[in-house]
Amino acid sequence: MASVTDPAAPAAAPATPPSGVGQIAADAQSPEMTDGFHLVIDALKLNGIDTIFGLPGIPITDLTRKAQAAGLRVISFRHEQNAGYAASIAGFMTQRPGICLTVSAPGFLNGLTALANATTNCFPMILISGSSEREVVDLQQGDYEEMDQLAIAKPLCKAAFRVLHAEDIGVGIARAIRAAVSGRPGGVYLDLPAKLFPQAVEAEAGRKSLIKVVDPAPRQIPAQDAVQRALELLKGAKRPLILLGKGAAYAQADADIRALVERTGIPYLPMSMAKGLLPDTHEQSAAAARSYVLPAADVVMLIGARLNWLLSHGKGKTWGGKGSKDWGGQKFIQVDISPQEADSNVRIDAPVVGDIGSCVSALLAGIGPGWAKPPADWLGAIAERRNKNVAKMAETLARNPSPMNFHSALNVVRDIVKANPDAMLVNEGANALDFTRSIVDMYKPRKRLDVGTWGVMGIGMGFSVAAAVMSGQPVIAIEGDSAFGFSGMEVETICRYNLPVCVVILNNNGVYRGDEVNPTGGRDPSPLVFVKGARYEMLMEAFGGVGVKATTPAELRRAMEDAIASRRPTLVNAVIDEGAGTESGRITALNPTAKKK
Ligand code: FYN
Ligand code: ADP
Repeated sequence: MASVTDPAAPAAAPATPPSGVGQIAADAQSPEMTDGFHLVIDALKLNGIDTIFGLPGIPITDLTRKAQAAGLRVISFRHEQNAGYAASIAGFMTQRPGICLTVSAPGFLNGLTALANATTNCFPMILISGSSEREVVDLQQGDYEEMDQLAIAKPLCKAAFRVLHAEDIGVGIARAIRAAVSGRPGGVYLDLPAKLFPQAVEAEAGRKSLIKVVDPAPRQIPAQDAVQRALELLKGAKRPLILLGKGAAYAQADADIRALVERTGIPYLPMSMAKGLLPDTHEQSAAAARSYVLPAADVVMLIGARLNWLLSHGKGKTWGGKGSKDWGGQKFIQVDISPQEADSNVRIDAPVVGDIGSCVSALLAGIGPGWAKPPADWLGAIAERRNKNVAKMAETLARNPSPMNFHSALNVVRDIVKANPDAMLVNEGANALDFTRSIVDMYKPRKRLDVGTWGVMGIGMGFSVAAAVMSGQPVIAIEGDSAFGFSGMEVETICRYNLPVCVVILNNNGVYRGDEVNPTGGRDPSPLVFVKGARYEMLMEAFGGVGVKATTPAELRRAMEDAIASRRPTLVNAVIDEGAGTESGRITALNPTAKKK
């Protein structure tokens, strides 16, 4: 590595400070010194960051070592993408930027997917990556892991910064924190070239250069006239609906959001990661009548949810429009921190711009005590659909087919989550995702972590590690067998840190399902299937965890109960019917298929 032998880099600094924390001790003659390594660590600590997710290597190996010595929790992964996902979801859970630390070029690129995903999902995260020598990189002279990382990161995140001098580390980290958590949260890239770390600075000057960020995510109070406009619209509604998105979950304004829903009496629909903001069993939940309420509602208040593909862009048949792009006639109120979000897809009649906590409390204040509940015929019609759907679902869940299917397996998961409402639920897959979302009720906010805005596969084990580390609660990861494959090696990480994670693989031998065949009759399997009868549970056993193969709901229940009680890393290979599942789950329409047979 060029920078280690760089004559410009001060060589005097001892590798480890005597205390293991902060500055490098002075001898009798010279002043107390510090260096780039310690300033990065001190700046993070000063700002309340206590955990780093990453993967050591050139040039950040010693940073991970020193961070641990300084009392930070350093969770080391097997692949940077998983560390990145972990950091991003830690940001969602805590409102503090999750930190992911990677090595240069390839490590950086591995982490970049997670950074882009964080930005897309509005999760605050900082990807800190080591990088190679600027002079060599910029002249494209073929440095070790040469790459202009800053330029590559820029379009994929909210902000990107590079620090060249140790005395600027405090500013760099302060700017990264502010950019990640203020306004609409998102991903931030911080480029730290190898040369920066050993740069020596007088300790006193170093201390003074650090910034403790004051009020990193300032409240943004909505304009009173915007609040009034929204309330007027809501007041005149005959069939109002509230849509809660993961922004509402992120905001940690749980009590006020619940009060708003309950005091207005308006039915609400939670987006996937907003499930549990109010318990899914709440009588005002319209989740089980989704396809009825979206087209039938006349005024819809979005709170921390975007009218993107997950909501069919606010138009088309889902919303009662005649054609696939026609407006359904709804009026929209949108509560969001981003002033640019309104009108992104359809007209927003009443944008309320501000942080959700402030907006919801302003709406509550405007509602006052005499607010009339929505018309009884609207509530009655929703209740009728909901009860019908819930009864139908109960019937399906009560069946006990052999082999198991998604429903009979998830019926068990539903009970386990009900009995352990504080447990974190991680969920990915296609059918494994869709069925879990509608079958497994959530009871508390920010407990359900899933594939989010991109429908990304691979978040499973990274999210599980972070969920366990940040919450201390047991984690249940419901994984499609295909989805699990993207991050499966992290079961070693789960075992290494002895995390209370119970992974349940709904194993139907393939992508979507496992019964496809090669139409040519050739030797290769279909691109959509995996090894039949794979023993995923042995992966967990390989690293000292508990592996269980479950072929019946009773076996699955026992394994999950044991895992929760023991808090031991557990992987349950829940073998289900290989014919169970549909292509792309509930989003089949997005998957073009060739017309010609
Ligand atoms: C929901 N439903 C229920 C319940 N909850 N029935 C009974 N009981 C309960 N508790 C009903 C609900 O009314 C719907 O039926 C149906 O179950 C599905 O509800 P869901 O999941 O809320 O709605 P839907 O239509 O699937 O939502 C659309 C979506 C969602 C796009 C928001 O599919 C989604 O979040 N998808 C993410 C997909 C993804 O990212 N996949 C990863 C890539 S997979 P009806 O009302 O009868 O419609 C790569 O291939
Ligand atoms: P979902 O996928 O659940 O519908 P989205 O990710 O589409 O949710 O939307 C989240 C929205 O919440 C984004 O538009 C974002 O700007 C907004 N948001 C995030 N945090 C806050 C906050 N603290 N206050 C207000 N809006 C927020």
